[in-house]
Order: sequence, then C-alpha cells, then structure tokens
Amino acid sequence: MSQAKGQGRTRPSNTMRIFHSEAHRGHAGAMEMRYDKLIPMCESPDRMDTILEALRAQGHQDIVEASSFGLEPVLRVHTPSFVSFLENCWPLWEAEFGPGGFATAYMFGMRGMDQLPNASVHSMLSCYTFDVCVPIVAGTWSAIKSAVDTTLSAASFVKNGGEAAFALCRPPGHHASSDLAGGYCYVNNAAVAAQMLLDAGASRIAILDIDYHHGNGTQRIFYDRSDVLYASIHATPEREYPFLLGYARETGAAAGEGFNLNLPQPLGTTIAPYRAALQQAVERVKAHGPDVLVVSLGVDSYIRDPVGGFALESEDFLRLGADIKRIGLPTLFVMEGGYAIAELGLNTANVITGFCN
Ligand code: SP5
Ligand code: ZN
Repeated sequence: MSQAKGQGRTRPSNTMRIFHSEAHRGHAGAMEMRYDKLIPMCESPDRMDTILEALRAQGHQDIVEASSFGLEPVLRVHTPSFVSFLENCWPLWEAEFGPGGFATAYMFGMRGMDQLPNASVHSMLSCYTFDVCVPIVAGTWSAIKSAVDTTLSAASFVKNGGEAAFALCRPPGHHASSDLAGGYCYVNNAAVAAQMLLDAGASRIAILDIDYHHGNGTQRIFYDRSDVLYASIHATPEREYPFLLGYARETGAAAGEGFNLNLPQPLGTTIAPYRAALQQAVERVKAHGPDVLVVSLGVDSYIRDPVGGFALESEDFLRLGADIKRIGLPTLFVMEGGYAIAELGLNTANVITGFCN
C-alpha cells in the first residue's frame, strides 16, 4: 500500500502503551464453518502482525511484552470446570484422534434437559461451546492465557495511573461467558480485566463494545450487576450473528436493570448513524461515572470486512478514536474482531491514533 488512506498525518501527541505477547501464534491452522462452507479460520495469527506493523507505521512505539497473572483473575469470571475444559480439551482430543486437526463440538447443549458433561471430550465440547467457530488446537490454551495476560497487563498499567493502554490480544473474548466459548472467543479478556479492576478497588467500570457483533458473553457476565455497565453498538440480531441476542429490549436484570444498553443497527450502517449511536452510548457511559472505560475494540464494522456487514471506511476509525478520547476517562482498549486483513492494521491503528491526537 503506497499512500494509506485515512492514515493520521501527524505523530500522536499523547502516547498509548501497547501490550502484546507472541504466544498467540500457536492458535492457528483450524477451519470454521461459514454457513454451508468449511473455510480457514478468519481469526488468524497474521491479524496481530498487520496491526503491529500499522501501529508502528503511525508512530506508536511504546509496545511492551505482557507479564503473567496466573489463572486466579480468570476464575473470578469463568467457572473452574470451564477453565479446566479449555486446558485439557486438546490433550483429550489428541489422545483420540492423534496430532493435527482440531477439536470441535459435534452436538450442542439440549435446552431444558438435565445435561451433564463427563470424561468424554465430546461431552465437554457440547457443554462448553455454543457454535462451530471455536476450534481448539495444540496451541490454543497457551494463546488463551497470553490474551488474558496481555489484557491484564494493560489493565494494570491503567490501574497504576496510566492514561490509556491497548491490549493487542488474540483470541478475542466478548462472545465468551462464564462457561461457554463461541465466536472465536474462549476467555472473556475484557470481562476478566473489568473484574480485576473492581477487585483492585475501582467502584464502577463501563465496557463500551464497538465490535460489529453483539458481545453476548460480556452482556451475560454482568447482566445482573450494576457495577459494570455494558453498552454495545452492533448489527441487529435479526440479520447477524449471534442471532439470538443483542436486542434493545435487553436492559439488564435484578440489580443490573438499566446497566445494559444494546444499540442494534441495520446492515449497511455508515459512519453518521454509527456516531449517533455512539453518542447515545457515550452519554450512558458518562452517567455511569466509571473509574475506567474498557473498550471492546472490533473493527469488523469496516465496509470490506469478510465477516461484517456495516459500511465504515478506514478514515472513519480516526473519528471513533477521537470520540472515545473525548469521554475523558482512563481507557483500556481490548482487541476483539476485525478480519479484512489488508486494511485491518490501518483501521485498528486509526482508532488508536484518533484517540491519541
Ligand atoms: C470476535 C468476533 O468478531 N467474532 C465473530 C464471530 C462470527 N462468526 C459467525 C460469522 C457469521 C458470518 N456472517 C457473514 C456475513 C457476511 N457478510
Ligand atoms: Zn466481531
């Protein structure tokens, strides 16, 4: 690409510390079902390479290696049996089928029936995954741990007074709930970080989810709670994955009533209506008065994204970053989706540059 369109012209005036780990790389080589076709997974290691390259090209040089936090913070959000499934799934699968290939569910949970997983890896896959987009390979568990470590490293930086940080992690997290993986997501990185910040003394957190898809997992995790606001702009469930959730009528339950804001948009949504929805979400975030803003950052709202169906252009992502900066809160960006590999780096870096300038 000679002259990247929409790229920030000046170097960022404010810096953003970026956290990353190379251990994501082993989570690769599996296939996913796209309706009636079996295709190579869109959520691939080269996503991180192109984002890092674009960040550096736009002057973001403060890129540091993540440190390890262990599983305790993960277990504040996810169940022990689910976490142990994620850890043990591949060895169990490999014992049955040998090396190569990937573990995936053959059937899914039976609603209303008294289902109980057993020692069979198939029962676990059926119980703990909800779709055909969460294959597990030999390197998946290490990648999952690296993604949550990357997010917790970035969260700690903000907790200790840093103005803003970006967790450049994969696999993403926002579709995963306490005991269900799906939609390329295994552990909910943003949710684990939000809970860690609360455990470290924060009173309130807001999660602003701008991935193209509804973050059903994040919504579920905090649905009954008032300490974490979840606000999401996403494609309407009538037309897009996850199809069953993400309606505007989902406003929270019990103590969490009023602390869940879904702003579903039609397919083909462009920047003007998108920013109008973002403004609504921003007003709700401000009213919540959070100590930290966590942004679930997906750029699959890009017009040429192979998984998405919105119509945002590369330069529009600069404006989204600037809009988020204007909220004026300590901010933790957590990478979620974005699959248009040719422009993924530019689009992601544009959000960060728009925020910093
Ligand atoms: C984190 C994340 O972005 N996960 C997305 C998982 C989506 N998987 C299902 C994709 C359904 C494909 N819809 C195709 C629309 C083609 N324009
Ligand atoms: Zn997405």
